Amino acid sequence: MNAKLNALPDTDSLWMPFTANRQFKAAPRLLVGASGMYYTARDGRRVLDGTAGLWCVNAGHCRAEIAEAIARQARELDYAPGFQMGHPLAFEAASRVARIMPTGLDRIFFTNSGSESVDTALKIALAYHRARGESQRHRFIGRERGYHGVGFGGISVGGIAANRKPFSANLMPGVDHLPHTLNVAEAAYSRGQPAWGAHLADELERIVALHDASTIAAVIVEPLAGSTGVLVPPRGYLERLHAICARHGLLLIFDEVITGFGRLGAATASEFFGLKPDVITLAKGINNASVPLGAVAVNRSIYDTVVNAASPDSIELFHGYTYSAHPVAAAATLAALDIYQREGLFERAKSLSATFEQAAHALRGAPHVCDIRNLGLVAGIELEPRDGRPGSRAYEVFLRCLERGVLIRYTADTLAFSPPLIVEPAQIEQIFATVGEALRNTA
Ligand code: PXG
Repeated sequence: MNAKLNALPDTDSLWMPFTANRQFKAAPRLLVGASGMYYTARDGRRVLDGTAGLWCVNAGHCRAEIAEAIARQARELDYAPGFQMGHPLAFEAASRVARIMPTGLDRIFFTNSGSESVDTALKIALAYHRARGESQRHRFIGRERGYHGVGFGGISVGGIAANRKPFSANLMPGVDHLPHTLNVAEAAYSRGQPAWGAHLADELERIVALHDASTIAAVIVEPLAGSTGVLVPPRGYLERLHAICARHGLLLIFDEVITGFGRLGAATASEFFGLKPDVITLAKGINNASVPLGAVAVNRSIYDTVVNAASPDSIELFHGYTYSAHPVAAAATLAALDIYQREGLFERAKSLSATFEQAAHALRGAPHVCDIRNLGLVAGIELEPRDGRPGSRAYEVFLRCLERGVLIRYTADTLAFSPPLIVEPAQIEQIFATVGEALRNTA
């Protein structure tokens, strides 16, 4: 191993994101390499990746074809302006992404992250209504426990109190929230979609009545909420939301930053649930997380409405990023989409989901476990919190799993699992067996 990587760097300067900086820097955990299903830790140990990085390395780590595409592109055309100029791969990447979106969502706006995709989607919704002469539609409806990244738009429609509190005076105005759908008393240990909870979508009717539909631009939800502890939509819930949005002319935005690119066993959760939202936000798995990239897939009629409302030689949407469709990110996207297709990884996720469900639910009855939830290649195991110290038990389980060579995620007291779609059944067993052992060793 590279001796330089093996040395502990000075950790002072880096302000780490979403991290307890002092706790981390007192005992840093560094990853220095990766291949396929495994990370290599600084001490040389292999760590099985139970989380696909942060829900993003869907084809497994350091895929040669992606690395080569990145290197080739960096040598050939490192950067091209995306405003009033273009390069071929930007268009090709958009076409390829469009091809696996639900029919009609074939206009693609590139961003650099999920957060930017969300803020872009919200702006497109406003631009669309304005183009139709309904600029009074300015409100957005999000959902409690929703995570839509960290932009001001995203935290405003998001429903995670800690992410909002310090910024509460400056959130976007005109946002309301649906109730979240998690109810452990009613739906604990559901396998796949819970039978209870479709009626929670009717809350949207109440919110629409309160504000009047004519003031609401869009509803944004994660079809399956990952970050706040794996919230699987109740059966029929998303269908009802979809119907209510359609009835009142509200755009429905599915935030598929986690669910896009195979996580549930289809290209999108929209496809998995057989639903067509108006807008889909994407990032992460779009290029196997090899280069930062996000995207917004938009129904063609929305694009046409916005574009045709402007005079032919004027900019239609005053929005974009220096790195929108960066050539290297676009090259990586084409290579990643090739792998997904060639290896049938979305179908693979689908065919492994029963094994995954079985392995996760085998932990029912293990110490501290109070609920297990799953869909596709996602699972959440909720633990009873310790009195007065929420999250501390899950953190210890996370550390114990890491010591035993398995990387998992935790949020509050929920453990989350989302391995790369190349995971083998034996590795699925290893992940949950390791968690079981960690739970038995945790007070
Ligand atoms: N929307 C959703 C649904 C997400 O899950 C974002 C937007 C923001 O994406 P960016 O690329 O701006 O981070 C996300 C990100 C976790 C975890 O462990 C989840 C995310 C990011 C980091 C950690 O649950 N999701």
